[in-house]
Amino acid sequence: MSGSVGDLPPGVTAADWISPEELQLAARNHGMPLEALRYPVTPVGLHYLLIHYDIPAVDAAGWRLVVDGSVRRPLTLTLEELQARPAVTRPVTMECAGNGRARLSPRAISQPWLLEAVGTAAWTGTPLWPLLEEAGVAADATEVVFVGLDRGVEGGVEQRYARSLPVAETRREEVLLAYGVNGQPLPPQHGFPLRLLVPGWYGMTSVKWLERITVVTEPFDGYQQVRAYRYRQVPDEAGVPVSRIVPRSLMLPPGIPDFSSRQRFLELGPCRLEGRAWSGWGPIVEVAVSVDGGGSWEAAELADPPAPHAWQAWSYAWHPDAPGTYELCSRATDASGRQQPTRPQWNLGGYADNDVQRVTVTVPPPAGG
Ligand SMILES: Nc1nc2c(c(=O)[nH]1)N[C@H]1C(S)=C(S)[C@@H](COP(=O)(O)O)O[C@H]1N2
Ligand SMILES: [Mo]
Repeated sequence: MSGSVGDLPPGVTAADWISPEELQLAARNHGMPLEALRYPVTPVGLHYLLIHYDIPAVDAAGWRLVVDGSVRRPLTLTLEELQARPAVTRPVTMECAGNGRARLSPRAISQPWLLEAVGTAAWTGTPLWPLLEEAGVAADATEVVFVGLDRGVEGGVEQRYARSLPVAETRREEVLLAYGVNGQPLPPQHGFPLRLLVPGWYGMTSVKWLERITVVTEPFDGYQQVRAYRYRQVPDEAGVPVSRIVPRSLMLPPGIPDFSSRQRFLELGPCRLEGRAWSGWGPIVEVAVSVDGGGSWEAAELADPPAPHAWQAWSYAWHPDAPGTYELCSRATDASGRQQPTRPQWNLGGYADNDVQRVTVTVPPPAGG
């Protein structure tokens, strides 16, 4: 772990403190303000962002997508040619694998997400597999490598951002080459002119600024595949690759916040707690709510998913019976039986920590009461 935190204020431990490197990343890569959970489709400017290096400069007229490697007919396509292919638009919830990282201790020095690295956008594009079929994927192909235009250095290795998928995953009809979001062309920060979109998988899979798709017959050993995005307990183990999104639910922050602590204040009286829940392992089948920090749980009302990989709305009628401070939690369970844990799930990279959110709200005594 790199980065020094310098002199800390009295009573603050390094684990609680944010380093200048983390602050630099946090200022570049913004999260979705949690009040945006109110929108079924996140407005583009409120969707979270994660950009490892710099947003690349792209000359749209000169840009081409190349499909090569173990294929019978390598292809080169312009943006217009891609847009002339069959198009679909679907809402997809995307979440960064590092969401929750900053709540772990000790934590990896990387993008210090708390809980806000998620968003749901209506992505428009053309299905990937028909294009790969036209190129003619070799019978012995095992993976497909997706390479972005963006370059940088990570872990001392100069690279282009690149990730692979097993061929079987590229056959899923919902995997898209997306050139639009919420009815607009992709903006620069979300991958203009073209990105991969792999619904159900953590965001690192959905390569932005896509330039090349290479079919391979050997396991891809790029940095983002074998070094990053692995569940590891110690640095020198191979680890397990990060893939699909584990279930999470989040709550629309109730009441009003204190500016700096973000502590919530709520008026005494009946209210409705609301939020959204999602998983890459199947639809959410239950969201349970606790108003006593996880001591007791009750089922929330849960809406059907608007589309297979889009988050589901939940709500819960709550009437705090007295002024005081309450710890509100929500916990999602998906159709595969995966359930959010109540304690953090530590790993070296700080990936996929989906332990339940805890929202502290103070209900003051009624004015004049
Ligand atoms: N080329 C490229 N693709 C990328 C990234 C990147 O840095 N470069 N970041 C990945 C990560 S880690 C995530 S979580 C998502 C974020 O997508 P968004 O910024 O559109 O929300 O893009 C992925 N695709
Ligand atoms: Mo990410």
